[in-house]
Amino acid sequence: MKPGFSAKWQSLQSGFSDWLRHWLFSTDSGVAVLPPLEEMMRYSLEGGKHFRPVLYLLCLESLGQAALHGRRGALAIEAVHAYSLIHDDLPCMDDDDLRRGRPSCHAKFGEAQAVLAGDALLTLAFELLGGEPAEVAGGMAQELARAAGAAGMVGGQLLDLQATGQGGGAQKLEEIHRRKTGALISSCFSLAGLRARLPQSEVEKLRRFGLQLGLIFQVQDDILDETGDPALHGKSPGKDRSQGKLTYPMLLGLAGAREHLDRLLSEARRELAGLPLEARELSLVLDFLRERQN
Ligand code: GRG
Repeated sequence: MKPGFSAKWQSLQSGFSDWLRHWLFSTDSGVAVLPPLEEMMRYSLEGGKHFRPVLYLLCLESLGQAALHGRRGALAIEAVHAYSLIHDDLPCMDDDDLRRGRPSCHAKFGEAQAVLAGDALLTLAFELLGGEPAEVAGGMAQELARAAGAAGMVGGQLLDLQATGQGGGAQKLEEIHRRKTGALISSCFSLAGLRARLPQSEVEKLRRFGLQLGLIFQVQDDILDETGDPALHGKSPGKDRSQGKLTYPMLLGLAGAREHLDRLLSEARRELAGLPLEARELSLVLDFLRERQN
């Protein structure tokens, strides 16, 4: 079963969409925004799977916290993700006019506007975390900043740019993926642990498991770039290969990349038992990651 079809996943997803639509820019949230930026920010926040915020909410519920308490953290994580996609699509980066099967942010609103929409989303994330209870806000902001910043996603993007056309081995590729995609997905777990006030040792276990899950997500993304149906994947197909990107199919071939994915999935299934989380829902998430087409 895919998480999209698990009743719990679906209800968290629809709760999240509701906060996004009605709460985020309301006076109740305290977030003020200029109308032209709001349109671009909404365009980029809506339309995705909302995989990361729902994962965060799932962990939080599993740790005995009401999903409503996760509203700020979930929106903060998705805001960072949305910013990263806007900047990733820019002409100076991946140069992609298509995202989620529709014009990417710069293709629709213009390049300078898209840079600013990305900046606004990144800063929004920390404004939201500033409204978390005082005893957890600082730790959560630090955790998200580390995942998104120079040692995490931005660092991974730079390594990826440097490796493009240069080749490299499995170790290099894993380092890129861990930082570029893994760190933010990992933060969905560690942020839930911090919000639930778990001890550091438990937060660390969650962080490690999240990193493994992030790696699995990206290996499947590499495979989908080669084999995915563009109508479902919503991105320009074969882009990574045409740009000379270092990917698992390039390194191991398609069959080898699928075997690697299955190995990572088996390891993750074994690790599930040692986590302070409900294993059944997470096991469905692993099924989804293997089968996803978008
Ligand atoms: C600071 C100039 C500047 C750029 C930053 C950090 C960065 C650019 C880009 C990172 C890009 C990135 C996160 C790439 C890989 C992530 C990935 C697999 C994205 C797709 O995620 P999904 O499938 O997307 O969850 P949806 O559409 O569902 O939200």
